[in-house]
Amino acid sequence: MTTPLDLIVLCAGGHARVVIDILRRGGSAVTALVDADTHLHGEAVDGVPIIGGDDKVLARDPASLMLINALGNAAAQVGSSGLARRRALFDTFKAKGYRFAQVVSSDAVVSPTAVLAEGCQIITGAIVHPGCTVGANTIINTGAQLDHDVRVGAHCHVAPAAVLCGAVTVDDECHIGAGAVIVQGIHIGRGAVVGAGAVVIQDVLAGATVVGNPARIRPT
Ligand code: JB2
Repeated sequence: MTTPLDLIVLCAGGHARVVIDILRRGGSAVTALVDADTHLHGEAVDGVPIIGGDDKVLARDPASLMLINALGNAAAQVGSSGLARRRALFDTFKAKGYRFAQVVSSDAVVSPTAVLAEGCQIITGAIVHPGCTVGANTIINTGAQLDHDVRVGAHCHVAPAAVLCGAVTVDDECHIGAGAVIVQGIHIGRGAVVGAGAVVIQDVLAGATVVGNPARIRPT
């Protein structure tokens, strides 16, 4: 008989509530949360206990559990993505041999030909069409749409209701804001930020921030 692995969520904020809910609806129970804020220790999120900080995980054998990265994009605002921190959390635990579970909502639509990497999260109502790839530790958030052959790299956040038309490519660590539209075939360079509601009709260079309709580079 095999013992079921514990499922531990890193971070106990708003995004944690979302992933706990999705997992419950899919029949999986989260064992515990850990959070950097000591004031939260001993509290609970929707009935799941916050057992301490990251040291509680590091004291455990990596083979005994699966992690979920629930650090969303707390610092996200136009021109400043919080994704580097999300990436650092993932990389730190990976380097120590821990593994991250995927979170795929039962009401997301994911093509069987889509390829999903470790720890990616496909949130409620999202659509991932044929030929898409979603990189490690990336969030495709509520109701976001990836049309055919879209490639989203690692450590990205595609925020709620963003629409990525066919064959769009998004490199690692990009933030695509809520309700943004990216038309067919566009390339979004590494670390770029697309503001909420932007309509992107031209390629976006690595590290750039674009806003508006049509989307233009936001002066610093
Ligand atoms: O290194 C860490 C760490 N850094 C921050 N380790 C652990 N275990 N926890 C950490 N935290 C904790 O993440 C903070 O103490 C805080 O409790 C939590 C972040 O919660 P917050 O509600 O501020 O943000 P979020 O990341 O859950 O959600 C953001 O991103 C989502 C995608 C918000 O912007 C949401 O509105 C958004 N939907």
